Amino acid sequence: MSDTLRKRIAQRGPIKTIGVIGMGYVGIPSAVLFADAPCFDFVWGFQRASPTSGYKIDMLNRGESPLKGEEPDLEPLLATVVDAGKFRVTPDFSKIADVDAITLAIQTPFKNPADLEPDFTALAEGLRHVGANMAEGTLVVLESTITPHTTTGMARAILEEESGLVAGEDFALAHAPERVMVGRLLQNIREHDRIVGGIDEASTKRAIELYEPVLTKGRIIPMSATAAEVTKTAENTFRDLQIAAVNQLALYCEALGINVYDVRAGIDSLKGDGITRAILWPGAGVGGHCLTKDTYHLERGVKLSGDPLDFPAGKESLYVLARHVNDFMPRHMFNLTNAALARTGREMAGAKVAVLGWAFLANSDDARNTPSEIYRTLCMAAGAEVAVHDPFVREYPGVPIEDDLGAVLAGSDVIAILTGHGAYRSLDAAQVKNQCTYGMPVIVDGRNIIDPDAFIKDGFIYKGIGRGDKNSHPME
Ligand code: SAJ
Repeated sequence: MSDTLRKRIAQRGPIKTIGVIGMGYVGIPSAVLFADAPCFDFVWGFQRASPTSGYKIDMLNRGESPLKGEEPDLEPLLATVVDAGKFRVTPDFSKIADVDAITLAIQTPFKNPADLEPDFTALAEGLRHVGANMAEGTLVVLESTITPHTTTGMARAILEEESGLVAGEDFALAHAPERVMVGRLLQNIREHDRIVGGIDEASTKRAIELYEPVLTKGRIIPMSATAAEVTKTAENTFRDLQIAAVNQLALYCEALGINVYDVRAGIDSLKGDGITRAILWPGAGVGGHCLTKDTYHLERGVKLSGDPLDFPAGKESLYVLARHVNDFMPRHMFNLTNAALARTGREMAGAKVAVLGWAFLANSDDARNTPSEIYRTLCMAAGAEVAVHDPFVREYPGVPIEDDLGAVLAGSDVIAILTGHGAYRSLDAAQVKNQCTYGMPVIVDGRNIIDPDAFIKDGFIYKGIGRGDKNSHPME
């Protein structure tokens, strides 16, 4: 542990003033909870006065949250800390000179999934602001999801270059990845365990001092900065892998003519000390901005590490293969649709397809990287006319989305359930049949939402992911 850094931190004393860069769904709750902690005196929120996000500055300083959707307790707590003069948002990054600790909660999307290159532009800009303004003895923490070795690599280099200071000597540097879910932001920060990884022991210790006061049920899990980066990317990689495992099983069950949900229940029944299967749910695909990219952060980190990886030559990693399985599921929905139409000699060209569900997550309005988009594109490329319904998502670039289910179902040849919204559980087979065209409409269930027998009885051609027991049902 560096004596110099320890001395500089001792000279500075306990953390009292904090800065948070990035007033988004991670930065805002994080800043509000720091401001609410009695042991801290003041929090600066830093937000670029950009055309798209600059409006947040005045809004937050009025105690109003710019975040969409329900966030229990966030706005009242925001108003409290603003009224108490403990939190203020500014575009003036020179105020970083006044803080004891600065966190960066900045989005790290992929430029495009094809090249798996993350876009660190905004994060690098934030790091340059910190480097250019921070004083000796400051703690810098990256909260964004980043490729392993970013903290000790790119981030350290930019901070040292801009400040002329040395990480681990003149300032502390750590990674404390966010683990928040929209709708539960404050609760997640308070109650999830917090991974805290410094580039050295002194940095880890200083970062623990920053995060411990905001935890209620959660506890601190200290480790190195790189281990923290791998933990965050791997925890999502593992979830994606678990979903791929059950999606693969669903495809097998279809081929074997059995019901994957019977097999799932059977597997899940194996319990006992030290026994776990943690089997998840098959579905029409994996969307969102976590599981669709964090595997590639992990893979890139290993590739960039430079140390040789001992792995079967020429084989894709298990994790990337899992991504391919999950990304195949919307195409599998398309294949099931074609197979169903073919049972009555019809094809996709000229068919009217009703897509039920645009959000990537059931009962949410979040449509980032939605599998529904892949399915819609495949259907349209095959000549189908596609209408989209979603009870929560109101707009999406280039895609008209209806909230009137009857209007979307009217005249449909195909009904495809892509998202497991609760509203679809009450679909009445006879009522839906009346709204479709003549003959035998097709229904393809991507989320195990409807009862196959009810729809088959009412003259539908049914296909369901994992439903090998029903996918070749006799035609009524
Ligand atoms: N999905 C399945 N089958 C499942 C579970 C999910 O097909 O059994 C699909 C969903 O339909 C969705 C996608 O996977 O399209 C992702 O679903 P998700 O429940 O993983 O939701 P995310 O992407 O918002 O994941 C977040 C992550 N949280 C953070 O990164 C902080 C993840 O680590 C959490 O485990 C997850 O929320 C959660 O459990 O809520």
